[in-house]
Amino acid sequence: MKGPRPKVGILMGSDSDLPVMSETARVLQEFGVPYEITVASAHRSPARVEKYAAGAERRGIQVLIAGAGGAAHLAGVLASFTTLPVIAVPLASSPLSGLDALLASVQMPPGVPVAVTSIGSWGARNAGILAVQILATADPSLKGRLQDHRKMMAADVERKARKIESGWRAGGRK
Ligand code: RP5
Repeated sequence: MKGPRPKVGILMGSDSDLPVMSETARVLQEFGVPYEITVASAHRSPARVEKYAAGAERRGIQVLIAGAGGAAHLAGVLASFTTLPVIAVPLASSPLSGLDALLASVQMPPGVPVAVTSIGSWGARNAGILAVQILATADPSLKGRLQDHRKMMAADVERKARKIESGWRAGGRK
């Protein structure tokens, strides 16, 4: 059975990136955003990256997310083949713990931008949320879900604050 057309494309440099990039997929699922996920490497399979990027818009994809480690160039190469917005997630798969991927992704020269998140699973989650925010500019119901998500986070902080404050008082600390 065919599901709804994916609106977000998640690309990873390797299947070894899946444990982290599945965090992006989880966020999109939570917001009810249809997505697709696959592997394409800018250096091991550049032709596959080009083919994927060239066909993405035609398939209804509106935002691309690229997770890669090492001297990561997946997001930049992807962005060179499309005018869709591209979000890079630098992954900590190299001995440099993702700093190399962060710098490679973030220092795009003018003309072909990519948005870059924090390294690793925080970034993978934020890439999903940022993609939802981009889609929500033209989707009021998605915007509502984002507002609910913000309210939930604020309520969670309130709950934690009350718990810490009451424990502090009970312990007799000033
Ligand atoms: C990058 O090299 C991938 O994105 C991955 O993070 C890293 C290692 O890939 P594998 O050697 O595990 O396939 O291209």
